[in-house]
Amino acid sequence: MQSLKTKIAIIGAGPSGLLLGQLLAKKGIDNVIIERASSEYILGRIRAGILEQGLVSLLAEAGVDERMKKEGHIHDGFEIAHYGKRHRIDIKALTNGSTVMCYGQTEVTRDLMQARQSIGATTYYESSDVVIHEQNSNSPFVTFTKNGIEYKLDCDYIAGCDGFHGVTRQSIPKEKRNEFERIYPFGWLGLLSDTPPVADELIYCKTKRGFALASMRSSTRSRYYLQVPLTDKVEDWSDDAFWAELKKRLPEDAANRLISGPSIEKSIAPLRSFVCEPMQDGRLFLVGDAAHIVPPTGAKGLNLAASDVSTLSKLLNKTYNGEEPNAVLKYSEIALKRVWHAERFSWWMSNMLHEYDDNNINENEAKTFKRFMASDLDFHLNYEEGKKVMAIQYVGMPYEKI
Ligand code: FAS
Ligand code: PHB
Repeated sequence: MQSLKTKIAIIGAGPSGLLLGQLLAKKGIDNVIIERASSEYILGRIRAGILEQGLVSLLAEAGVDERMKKEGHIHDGFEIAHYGKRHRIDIKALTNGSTVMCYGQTEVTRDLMQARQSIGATTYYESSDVVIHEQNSNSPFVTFTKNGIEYKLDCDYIAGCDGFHGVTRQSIPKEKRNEFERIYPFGWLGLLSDTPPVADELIYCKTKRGFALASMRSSTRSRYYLQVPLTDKVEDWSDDAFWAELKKRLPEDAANRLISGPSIEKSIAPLRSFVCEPMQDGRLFLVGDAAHIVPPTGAKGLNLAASDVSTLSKLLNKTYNGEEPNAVLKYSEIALKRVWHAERFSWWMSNMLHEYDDNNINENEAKTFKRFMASDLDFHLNYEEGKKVMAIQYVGMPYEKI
Protein backbone atom coordinates (compact mmCIF):
# COMPACT_ATOMS: atom_id res chain seq x y z
CA MET A 1 0.00 0.00 0.00
CA GLN A 2 1.43 3.37 -1.00
CA SER A 3 1.41 6.07 1.71
CA LEU A 4 0.32 9.64 1.04
CA LYS A 5 -0.19 12.63 3.35
CA THR A 6 -2.19 15.85 3.27
CA LYS A 7 -4.00 18.18 5.66
CA ILE A 8 -7.54 17.79 4.28
CA ALA A 9 -8.76 14.66 2.46
CA ILE A 10 -11.74 15.62 0.28
CA ILE A 11 -13.98 12.80 -0.98
CA GLY A 12 -15.80 13.82 -4.19
CA ALA A 13 -14.99 16.21 -7.05
CA GLY A 14 -18.44 17.70 -7.53
CA PRO A 15 -18.98 21.41 -6.84
CA SER A 16 -18.65 20.93 -3.05
CA GLY A 17 -15.30 19.14 -3.20
CA LEU A 18 -13.80 21.30 -5.92
CA LEU A 19 -14.89 24.60 -4.35
CA LEU A 20 -13.66 23.54 -0.91
CA GLY A 21 -10.35 22.41 -2.40
CA GLN A 22 -9.88 25.73 -4.19
CA LEU A 23 -10.73 27.90 -1.15
CA LEU A 24 -8.42 25.86 1.10
CA ALA A 25 -5.60 26.01 -1.45
CA LYS A 26 -6.04 29.81 -1.61
CA LYS A 27 -5.45 29.81 2.17
CA GLY A 28 -2.40 27.59 1.86
CA ILE A 29 -4.13 24.55 3.36
CA ASP A 30 -2.97 21.46 1.47
CA ASN A 31 -5.71 19.09 0.29
CA VAL A 32 -6.22 16.03 -1.92
CA ILE A 33 -9.47 15.09 -3.70
CA ILE A 34 -10.44 11.44 -4.23
CA GLU A 35 -13.20 11.01 -6.83
CA ARG A 36 -14.98 7.88 -8.03
CA ALA A 37 -15.83 9.03 -11.57
CA SER A 38 -13.89 10.56 -14.44
CA SER A 39 -13.94 14.36 -14.91
CA GLU A 40 -15.75 13.82 -18.24
CA TYR A 41 -18.53 11.85 -16.51
CA ILE A 42 -18.97 14.57 -13.89
CA LEU A 43 -19.21 17.26 -16.57
CA GLY A 44 -21.85 15.18 -18.38
CA ARG A 45 -24.33 15.53 -15.49
CA ILE A 46 -26.78 18.41 -16.07
CA ARG A 47 -27.96 19.90 -12.80
CA ALA A 48 -28.44 23.32 -11.26
CA GLY A 49 -28.76 26.60 -13.10
CA ILE A 50 -29.30 29.37 -10.53
CA LEU A 51 -26.50 30.72 -8.30
CA GLU A 52 -27.19 32.80 -5.19
CA GLN A 53 -25.07 35.87 -4.55
CA GLY A 54 -23.24 33.97 -1.80
CA LEU A 55 -21.99 31.38 -4.28
CA VAL A 56 -21.10 34.07 -6.84
CA SER A 57 -18.96 35.79 -4.17
CA LEU A 58 -17.31 32.49 -3.19
CA LEU A 59 -16.36 31.79 -6.81
CA ALA A 60 -14.79 35.26 -6.96
CA GLU A 61 -12.90 34.55 -3.72
CA ALA A 62 -11.73 31.26 -5.23
CA GLY A 63 -10.53 33.14 -8.32
CA VAL A 64 -12.77 31.22 -10.73
CA ASP A 65 -15.42 33.79 -11.70
CA GLU A 66 -13.95 35.19 -14.93
CA ARG A 67 -16.02 33.11 -17.37
CA MET A 68 -19.15 33.36 -15.20
CA LYS A 69 -18.93 37.17 -15.30
CA LYS A 70 -18.70 37.00 -19.10
CA GLU A 71 -21.19 34.22 -19.89
CA GLY A 72 -23.56 34.23 -16.90
CA HIS A 73 -26.76 36.28 -16.84
CA ILE A 74 -27.85 38.27 -13.80
CA HIS A 75 -31.59 37.87 -13.12
CA ASP A 76 -33.49 40.58 -11.23
CA GLY A 77 -36.62 38.46 -10.90
CA PHE A 78 -38.50 35.31 -11.82
CA GLU A 79 -42.09 34.49 -12.71
CA ILE A 80 -44.77 32.20 -11.35
CA ALA A 81 -47.54 31.33 -13.83
CA HIS A 82 -50.58 30.28 -11.80
CA TYR A 83 -53.09 28.50 -14.01
CA GLY A 84 -51.78 30.55 -16.95
CA LYS A 85 -51.71 33.96 -15.18
CA ARG A 86 -48.14 35.28 -15.02
CA HIS A 87 -46.88 36.96 -11.81
CA ARG A 88 -43.39 38.47 -11.75
CA ILE A 89 -41.48 38.40 -8.47
CA ASP A 90 -39.14 41.40 -8.66
CA ILE A 91 -36.44 40.02 -6.38
CA LYS A 92 -34.13 43.01 -6.85
CA ALA A 93 -36.75 45.55 -5.72
CA LEU A 94 -38.15 43.31 -2.98
CA THR A 95 -34.73 42.55 -1.43
CA ASN A 96 -33.16 46.03 -1.82
CA GLY A 97 -30.83 44.96 -4.61
CA SER A 98 -30.14 41.22 -4.37
CA THR A 99 -30.14 39.25 -7.62
CA VAL A 100 -29.33 35.69 -8.76
CA MET A 101 -26.91 34.51 -11.45
CA CYS A 102 -28.04 32.16 -14.21
CA TYR A 103 -24.95 30.02 -14.98
CA GLY A 104 -25.05 26.21 -15.18
CA GLN A 105 -23.54 23.99 -12.48
CA THR A 106 -21.73 22.15 -15.26
CA GLU A 107 -19.85 25.36 -16.13
CA VAL A 108 -19.10 26.10 -12.45
CA THR A 109 -17.66 22.59 -12.16
CA ARG A 110 -15.64 23.00 -15.36
CA ASP A 111 -14.18 26.30 -14.13
CA LEU A 112 -13.27 24.76 -10.77
CA MET A 113 -11.65 21.71 -12.40
CA GLN A 114 -9.52 23.94 -14.64
CA ALA A 115 -8.52 26.15 -11.70
CA ARG A 116 -7.51 23.12 -9.64
CA GLN A 117 -5.44 21.76 -12.49
CA SER A 118 -3.73 25.14 -12.98
CA ILE A 119 -2.53 25.26 -9.33
CA GLY A 120 -1.28 21.67 -9.60
CA ALA A 121 -3.46 20.39 -6.74
CA THR A 122 -3.89 16.60 -6.57
CA THR A 123 -7.13 14.91 -7.65
CA TYR A 124 -7.40 11.12 -7.94
CA TYR A 125 -10.22 10.58 -10.46
CA GLU A 126 -11.62 7.12 -11.19
CA SER A 127 -10.73 5.87 -7.71
CA SER A 128 -12.54 2.99 -6.04
CA ASP A 129 -12.91 1.25 -2.67
CA VAL A 130 -12.79 4.52 -0.74
CA VAL A 131 -12.95 3.79 3.00
CA ILE A 132 -12.90 6.31 5.87
CA HIS A 133 -10.83 5.27 8.90
CA GLU A 134 -10.56 6.51 12.51
CA GLN A 135 -12.38 9.83 12.11
CA ASN A 136 -12.67 9.99 15.92
CA SER A 137 -8.91 9.78 16.45
CA ASN A 138 -6.31 12.53 15.97
CA SER A 139 -4.92 10.71 12.94
CA PRO A 140 -7.74 9.77 10.58
CA PHE A 141 -6.95 8.32 7.17
CA VAL A 142 -8.57 7.25 3.92
CA THR A 143 -7.76 4.16 1.88
CA PHE A 144 -8.63 3.84 -1.79
CA THR A 145 -7.58 2.09 -5.00
CA LYS A 146 -6.51 3.76 -8.22
CA ASN A 147 -5.25 1.89 -11.31
CA GLY A 148 -4.97 -1.28 -9.23
CA ILE A 149 -2.71 0.38 -6.63
CA GLU A 150 -3.92 0.65 -3.02
CA TYR A 151 -3.27 3.94 -1.24
CA LYS A 152 -3.37 5.10 2.40
CA LEU A 153 -3.91 8.87 2.71
CA ASP A 154 -3.02 10.21 6.16
CA CYS A 155 -4.70 13.52 6.97
CA ASP A 156 -5.84 15.86 9.74
CA TYR A 157 -9.48 16.07 8.60
CA ILE A 158 -11.82 14.45 6.05
CA ALA A 159 -14.48 16.39 4.07
CA GLY A 160 -17.27 14.15 2.77
CA CYS A 161 -18.26 15.89 -0.48
CA ASP A 162 -19.41 12.66 -2.12
CA GLY A 163 -23.07 13.42 -2.62
CA PHE A 164 -26.21 11.59 -1.47
CA HIS A 165 -25.04 8.15 -2.60
CA GLY A 166 -21.49 8.49 -1.31
CA VAL A 167 -19.67 6.58 1.43
CA THR A 168 -18.91 9.29 3.98
CA ARG A 169 -22.37 9.69 5.55
CA GLN A 170 -22.53 5.90 5.84
CA SER A 171 -19.18 6.05 7.67
CA ILE A 172 -20.91 7.71 10.61
CA PRO A 173 -22.40 4.94 12.80
CA LYS A 174 -26.17 4.72 12.27
CA GLU A 175 -26.86 5.21 15.96
CA LYS A 176 -25.11 8.58 15.79
CA ARG A 177 -27.13 9.80 12.78
CA ASN A 178 -30.53 11.50 13.13
CA GLU A 179 -31.97 11.54 9.61
CA PHE A 180 -35.00 13.46 8.33
CA GLU A 181 -36.65 12.63 4.99
CA ARG A 182 -39.66 13.48 2.82
CA ILE A 183 -39.97 11.73 -0.55
CA TYR A 184 -42.30 13.50 -3.01
CA PRO A 185 -44.76 11.38 -5.01
CA PHE A 186 -43.52 12.78 -8.34
CA GLY A 187 -40.29 13.46 -10.22
CA TRP A 188 -38.92 16.09 -12.62
CA LEU A 189 -38.28 15.18 -16.23
CA GLY A 190 -35.55 17.56 -17.40
CA LEU A 191 -34.62 18.38 -21.01
CA LEU A 192 -31.68 20.44 -22.27
CA SER A 193 -31.82 21.82 -25.82
CA ASP A 194 -29.94 24.26 -28.01
CA THR A 195 -33.05 26.39 -28.54
CA PRO A 196 -33.71 29.97 -27.38
CA PRO A 197 -35.53 30.33 -24.02
CA VAL A 198 -39.21 31.35 -24.07
CA ALA A 199 -38.54 34.27 -21.70
CA ASP A 200 -35.66 36.34 -20.28
CA GLU A 201 -36.27 35.01 -16.76
CA LEU A 202 -37.40 31.69 -15.28
CA ILE A 203 -41.08 30.80 -15.32
CA TYR A 204 -42.34 28.34 -12.66
CA CYS A 205 -45.73 27.06 -13.89
CA LYS A 206 -48.50 25.65 -11.68
CA THR A 207 -51.17 24.04 -13.87
CA LYS A 208 -53.93 21.45 -13.52
CA ARG A 209 -51.79 19.20 -15.74
CA GLY A 210 -48.83 19.46 -13.37
CA PHE A 211 -45.79 21.65 -12.75
CA ALA A 212 -43.39 22.90 -15.42
CA LEU A 213 -40.28 25.10 -15.26
CA ALA A 214 -38.85 27.09 -18.14
CA SER A 215 -35.19 27.83 -17.37
CA MET A 216 -32.09 28.43 -19.45
CA ARG A 217 -28.31 28.19 -19.67
CA SER A 218 -27.77 31.01 -22.20
CA SER A 219 -29.67 32.94 -24.90
CA THR A 220 -29.32 29.90 -27.15
CA ARG A 221 -29.61 26.99 -24.69
CA SER A 222 -32.77 26.17 -22.70
CA ARG A 223 -33.46 23.91 -19.75
CA TYR A 224 -37.04 22.72 -19.18
CA TYR A 225 -38.66 20.51 -16.54
CA LEU A 226 -42.02 18.71 -16.35
CA GLN A 227 -43.51 17.13 -13.22
CA VAL A 228 -44.03 13.45 -14.02
CA PRO A 229 -45.31 10.44 -12.02
CA LEU A 230 -42.61 8.42 -10.26
CA THR A 231 -43.60 5.47 -12.43
CA ASP A 232 -42.49 7.27 -15.63
CA LYS A 233 -39.23 6.28 -17.30
CA VAL A 234 -37.24 8.69 -19.46
CA GLU A 235 -37.65 6.31 -22.42
CA ASP A 236 -41.45 6.82 -22.10
CA TRP A 237 -40.90 10.42 -23.23
CA SER A 238 -39.98 11.17 -26.83
CA ASP A 239 -38.79 14.70 -27.52
CA ASP A 240 -42.05 15.39 -29.39
CA ALA A 241 -44.10 14.21 -26.41
CA PHE A 242 -42.06 16.43 -24.11
CA TRP A 243 -42.49 19.55 -26.26
CA ALA A 244 -46.22 18.91 -26.72
CA GLU A 245 -46.80 18.60 -22.96
CA LEU A 246 -44.60 21.57 -22.14
CA LYS A 247 -46.60 23.72 -24.59
CA LYS A 248 -49.79 22.78 -22.70
CA ARG A 249 -48.30 23.79 -19.33
CA LEU A 250 -46.63 27.09 -20.31
CA PRO A 251 -48.71 30.29 -20.12
CA GLU A 252 -50.19 30.98 -23.58
CA ASP A 253 -47.92 33.82 -24.68
CA ALA A 254 -44.81 31.88 -23.63
CA ALA A 255 -46.12 28.72 -25.31
CA ASN A 256 -46.52 30.70 -28.53
CA ARG A 257 -42.81 31.63 -28.35
CA LEU A 258 -41.65 28.06 -27.70
CA ILE A 259 -39.07 26.80 -30.19
CA SER A 260 -38.48 23.06 -29.91
CA GLY A 261 -35.45 21.09 -31.02
CA PRO A 262 -33.58 17.84 -30.35
CA SER A 263 -32.78 17.13 -26.68
CA ILE A 264 -29.06 17.09 -25.87
CA GLU A 265 -29.84 15.69 -22.42
CA LYS A 266 -33.02 14.22 -20.96
CA SER A 267 -33.38 12.64 -17.50
CA ILE A 268 -35.80 12.12 -14.62
CA ALA A 269 -34.76 13.22 -11.11
CA PRO A 270 -36.70 12.06 -8.04
CA LEU A 271 -37.55 14.78 -5.50
CA ARG A 272 -36.61 14.41 -1.89
CA SER A 273 -36.05 16.50 1.24
CA PHE A 274 -33.33 14.97 3.38
CA VAL A 275 -31.09 16.10 6.25
CA CYS A 276 -28.55 14.15 8.26
CA GLU A 277 -27.80 15.51 11.72
CA PRO A 278 -25.17 16.10 12.86
CA MET A 279 -23.10 17.01 9.78
CA GLN A 280 -19.86 15.90 11.45
CA ASP A 281 -18.39 13.00 13.37
CA GLY A 282 -15.03 13.66 14.98
CA ARG A 283 -12.73 14.82 12.19
CA LEU A 284 -15.16 13.86 9.39
CA PHE A 285 -17.42 16.60 8.00
CA LEU A 286 -20.40 16.12 5.64
CA VAL A 287 -20.72 18.82 2.97
CA GLY A 288 -23.44 19.49 0.35
CA ASP A 289 -25.54 16.58 -0.91
CA ALA A 290 -23.63 14.16 1.36
CA ALA A 291 -25.50 15.83 4.25
CA HIS A 292 -28.73 17.11 2.74
CA ILE A 293 -30.98 17.04 -0.32
CA VAL A 294 -33.64 19.54 -1.36
CA PRO A 295 -36.28 19.31 -4.12
CA PRO A 296 -34.92 21.59 -6.92
CA THR A 297 -38.06 23.79 -6.85
CA GLY A 298 -36.30 26.41 -4.76
CA ALA A 299 -32.97 26.25 -6.69
CA LYS A 300 -31.17 25.56 -3.41
CA GLY A 301 -29.20 22.31 -3.79
CA LEU A 302 -26.00 23.70 -5.25
CA ASN A 303 -26.34 26.92 -3.24
CA LEU A 304 -26.62 25.05 0.05
CA ALA A 305 -23.49 23.08 -0.83
CA ALA A 306 -21.75 26.45 -1.28
CA SER A 307 -22.74 27.76 2.16
CA ASP A 308 -21.51 24.52 3.76
CA VAL A 309 -18.20 24.97 1.94
CA SER A 310 -17.95 28.59 3.05
CA THR A 311 -18.54 27.66 6.70
CA LEU A 312 -16.11 24.71 6.72
CA SER A 313 -13.31 26.51 4.86
CA LYS A 314 -13.48 29.47 7.28
CA LEU A 315 -13.50 27.24 10.38
CA LEU A 316 -10.59 25.17 9.06
CA ASN A 317 -8.68 28.36 8.39
CA LYS A 318 -9.26 29.54 11.96
CA THR A 319 -8.07 26.16 13.19
CA TYR A 320 -4.86 26.19 11.14
CA ASN A 321 -3.95 29.85 11.65
CA GLY A 322 -4.24 29.45 15.41
CA GLU A 323 -7.05 32.00 15.76
CA GLU A 324 -9.39 29.36 17.21
CA PRO A 325 -7.84 25.84 17.43
CA ASN A 326 -11.20 24.11 18.00
CA ALA A 327 -13.25 26.18 15.56
CA VAL A 328 -14.25 23.12 13.50
CA LEU A 329 -16.29 21.76 16.41
CA LYS A 330 -18.94 24.38 15.51
CA TYR A 331 -19.33 23.34 11.86
CA SER A 332 -22.47 21.23 12.08
CA GLU A 333 -24.40 23.63 14.32
CA ILE A 334 -23.59 26.63 12.09
CA ALA A 335 -24.27 24.81 8.81
CA LEU A 336 -27.56 23.26 9.91
CA LYS A 337 -29.19 26.62 10.68
CA ARG A 338 -29.01 27.70 7.03
CA VAL A 339 -29.69 24.14 5.80
CA TRP A 340 -33.08 24.01 7.52
CA HIS A 341 -34.06 27.44 6.16
CA ALA A 342 -33.40 26.19 2.62
CA GLU A 343 -35.05 22.82 3.29
CA ARG A 344 -38.25 24.48 4.49
CA PHE A 345 -38.30 26.96 1.58
CA SER A 346 -37.77 24.17 -0.98
CA TRP A 347 -40.47 22.01 0.65
CA TRP A 348 -42.85 24.97 0.73
CA MET A 349 -42.22 25.96 -2.94
CA SER A 350 -42.67 22.32 -3.98
CA ASN A 351 -46.00 22.01 -2.17
CA MET A 352 -47.30 25.36 -3.45
CA LEU A 353 -46.36 24.75 -7.10
CA HIS A 354 -47.09 21.04 -7.63
CA GLU A 355 -50.54 19.48 -7.70
CA TYR A 356 -50.40 15.89 -6.54
CA ASP A 357 -52.32 13.30 -4.57
CA ASP A 358 -50.51 12.50 -1.36
CA ASN A 359 -51.36 8.86 -0.69
CA ASN A 360 -50.03 9.21 2.85
CA ILE A 361 -53.15 11.12 3.92
CA ASN A 362 -56.87 10.46 3.40
CA GLU A 363 -58.85 12.03 0.54
CA ASN A 364 -60.43 14.79 2.62
CA GLU A 365 -57.11 15.78 4.20
CA ALA A 366 -55.53 15.83 0.71
CA LYS A 367 -58.35 18.06 -0.58
CA THR A 368 -57.97 20.37 2.43
CA PHE A 369 -54.16 20.54 2.00
CA LYS A 370 -54.63 21.65 -1.62
CA ARG A 371 -56.81 24.54 -0.40
CA PHE A 372 -54.18 25.56 2.15
CA MET A 373 -51.53 25.61 -0.59
CA ALA A 374 -53.81 27.53 -3.00
CA SER A 375 -54.34 30.18 -0.32
CA ASP A 376 -50.62 30.25 0.47
CA LEU A 377 -49.80 30.84 -3.19
CA ASP A 378 -52.46 33.57 -3.42
CA PHE A 379 -50.88 35.40 -0.46
CA HIS A 380 -47.36 35.14 -1.94
CA LEU A 381 -48.43 36.27 -5.42
CA ASN A 382 -50.93 39.02 -4.64
CA TYR A 383 -49.68 40.67 -1.44
CA GLU A 384 -46.44 42.69 -1.28
CA GLU A 385 -45.52 41.17 2.09
CA GLY A 386 -45.97 37.69 0.67
CA LYS A 387 -43.84 38.46 -2.39
CA LYS A 388 -41.12 39.88 -0.13
CA VAL A 389 -40.97 36.72 1.98
CA MET A 390 -40.61 34.60 -1.16
CA ALA A 391 -38.00 36.91 -2.71
CA ILE A 392 -35.80 37.06 0.42
CA GLN A 393 -35.61 33.27 0.52
CA TYR A 394 -35.22 32.78 -3.23
CA VAL A 395 -32.08 34.99 -3.33
CA GLY A 396 -30.81 33.08 -0.29
CA MET A 397 -30.63 33.75 3.43
CA PRO A 398 -27.38 35.49 4.52
CA TYR A 399 -24.42 33.26 5.38
CA GLU A 400 -23.77 32.85 9.11
CA LYS A 401 -21.05 35.13 10.48
CA ILE A 402 -17.94 33.06 11.30
P1 FAS B 1 -22.48 15.92 -6.15
O1 FAS B 1 -23.41 14.74 -6.09
O2 FAS B 1 -22.62 16.91 -7.23
O3 FAS B 1 -20.96 15.39 -6.23
C1 FAS B 1 -20.55 14.29 -5.45
C2 FAS B 1 -19.32 13.69 -6.12
O4 FAS B 1 -18.84 12.63 -5.28
C3 FAS B 1 -19.65 13.09 -7.48
O5 FAS B 1 -18.74 13.54 -8.44
C4 FAS B 1 -19.52 11.57 -7.24
O6 FAS B 1 -19.02 10.89 -8.37
C5 FAS B 1 -18.53 11.52 -6.10
N1 FAS B 1 -18.64 10.29 -5.29
C6 FAS B 1 -19.75 9.65 -4.91
N2 FAS B 1 -19.44 8.55 -4.19
C7 FAS B 1 -18.08 8.50 -4.12
C8 FAS B 1 -17.16 7.62 -3.52
N3 FAS B 1 -17.56 6.53 -2.85
N4 FAS B 1 -15.83 7.88 -3.64
C9 FAS B 1 -15.40 8.98 -4.31
N5 FAS B 1 -16.23 9.87 -4.91
C10 FAS B 1 -17.56 9.62 -4.81
N6 FAS B 1 -29.74 21.71 -7.51
C11 FAS B 1 -30.23 22.92 -7.86
O7 FAS B 1 -29.98 23.91 -7.16
N7 FAS B 1 -31.02 23.04 -8.99
C12 FAS B 1 -31.29 21.95 -9.81
O8 FAS B 1 -31.96 22.08 -10.81
C13 FAS B 1 -30.77 20.70 -9.47
N8 FAS B 1 -31.00 19.60 -10.26
C14 FAS B 1 -30.49 18.38 -9.88
C15 FAS B 1 -30.70 17.22 -10.66
C16 FAS B 1 -30.18 15.97 -10.26
C17 FAS B 1 -30.43 14.74 -11.09
C18 FAS B 1 -29.46 15.86 -9.06
C19 FAS B 1 -28.93 14.52 -8.59
C20 FAS B 1 -29.24 16.99 -8.28
C21 FAS B 1 -29.75 18.26 -8.70
N9 FAS B 1 -29.52 19.41 -7.95
C22 FAS B 1 -30.00 20.63 -8.29
C23 FAS B 1 -28.73 19.35 -6.78
C24 FAS B 1 -27.27 19.37 -7.20
O9 FAS B 1 -27.00 20.54 -7.93
C25 FAS B 1 -26.47 19.23 -5.95
O10 FAS B 1 -26.95 20.09 -4.92
C26 FAS B 1 -25.02 19.48 -6.17
O11 FAS B 1 -24.57 18.63 -7.20
C27 FAS B 1 -24.32 19.20 -4.86
O12 FAS B 1 -22.99 19.12 -5.11
P2 FAS B 1 -22.06 18.09 -4.30
O13 FAS B 1 -22.38 18.20 -2.85
O14 FAS B 1 -20.69 18.33 -4.78
O15 FAS B 1 -22.57 16.63 -4.71
C1 PHB C 1 -32.24 24.87 -13.72
O1 PHB C 1 -32.02 25.79 -14.53
O2 PHB C 1 -31.77 23.71 -13.86
C2 PHB C 1 -33.10 25.16 -12.51
C3 PHB C 1 -33.36 26.48 -12.18
C4 PHB C 1 -34.15 26.75 -11.06
C5 PHB C 1 -34.67 25.70 -10.33
C6 PHB C 1 -34.40 24.38 -10.66
C7 PHB C 1 -33.61 24.11 -11.76
O3 PHB C 1 -35.46 25.98 -9.24
